[in-house]
Amino acid sequence: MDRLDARALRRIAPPPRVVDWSILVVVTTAVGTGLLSWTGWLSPALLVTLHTVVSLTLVGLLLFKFARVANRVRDSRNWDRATPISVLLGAVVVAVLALGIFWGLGGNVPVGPWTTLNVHIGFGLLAIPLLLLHLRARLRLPSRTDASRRSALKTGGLLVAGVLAWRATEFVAATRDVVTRETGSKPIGDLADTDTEGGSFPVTSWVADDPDPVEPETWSLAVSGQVDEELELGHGDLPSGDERTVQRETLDCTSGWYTIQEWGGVRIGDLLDEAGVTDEAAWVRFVSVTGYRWSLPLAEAREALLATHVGGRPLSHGHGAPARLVAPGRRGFQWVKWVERVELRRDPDPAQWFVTLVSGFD
Ligand SMILES: Nc1nc2c(c(=O)[nH]1)N[C@H]1C(S)=C(S)[C@@H](COP(=O)(O)O)O[C@H]1N2
Ligand SMILES: [Mo]
Repeated sequence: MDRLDARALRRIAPPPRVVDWSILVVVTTAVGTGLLSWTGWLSPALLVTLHTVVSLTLVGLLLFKFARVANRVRDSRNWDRATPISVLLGAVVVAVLALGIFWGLGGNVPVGPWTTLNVHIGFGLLAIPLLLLHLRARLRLPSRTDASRRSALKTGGLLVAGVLAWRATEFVAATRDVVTRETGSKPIGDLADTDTEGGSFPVTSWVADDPDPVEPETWSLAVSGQVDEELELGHGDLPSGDERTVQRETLDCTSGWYTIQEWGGVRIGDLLDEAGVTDEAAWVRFVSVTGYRWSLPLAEAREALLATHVGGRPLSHGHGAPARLVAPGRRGFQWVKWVERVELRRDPDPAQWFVTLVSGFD
């Protein structure tokens, strides 16, 4: 940016502290909406839209900020102990924004097993501790002189620009035929590492879950907890051929891809009717041979499927053979693979969040 542009930017910029506090609000919102969009607690469409709008607003705010500090940073005599962190933070945030916009416009350059969305999220998480360090060194409380109608208008104008920029990216993405779901995921296309044996979609494990193949002959499925009668089913006890329930459901991974497949297996509702559930039962927990687990409210679990097949063929090991959970409407990480226990419980299981990160580490 040459000096003249920087001066023009400085002239239209809201006061420094208004810019800085707006950046903090916008970054917090971006991180919050980004993380929440995985959980399914709120409408993903709303969260992803909000995430995009505030992030594009951040682009404008950063231009003001960089124009203001550029001269100071250029002269090394102005540097103090906190400056390297601040410069690194600036670079990381620019990378996060660039990767996010690139993904939103339909780009994807996988790095090993990671999609561009994964890399965007990784840099985003890295920015959090850097931001905290930066704030510790530089935080200034807002003063009353910063609050004026003028600066409120300028800040509001930026938000409007963010909304317009979001509409523009939507338009560009549409002309490029990018089919994203409301979660921001794209259909599998040029993603590497596809397993065609059990349907052409990637085999994905969350962190370190990579068990040896589970032999159907020695595998068994336990239905236990708040049940009238515990069940222990072998592979041969699961429905075969026409007896299988087949549901067309969307597997949507937080790595940013989705696939629509026909899953065949046993309805959890049927399984529970066979065991009989007690009045105490409120949650159903699905546990993998690796310890990985997830729980669904009882009513929702009844509509889920314990799948043994996909696309009319037996699941491959990578996709969770002999049986994996298919949880309609839930994100992929909740679709537990290699299920060996179905537990009826009174309570939810908050520790499951943590377990998904560490299961598989010995
Ligand atoms: N036991 C277990 N189940 C798991 C995972 C895992 O790491 N361990 N990964 C989840 C994630 S993040 C996704 S997106 C889906 C991927 O299913 P796939 O490998 O059949 O594509 O499985 C889910 N089930
Ligand atoms: Mo995933």
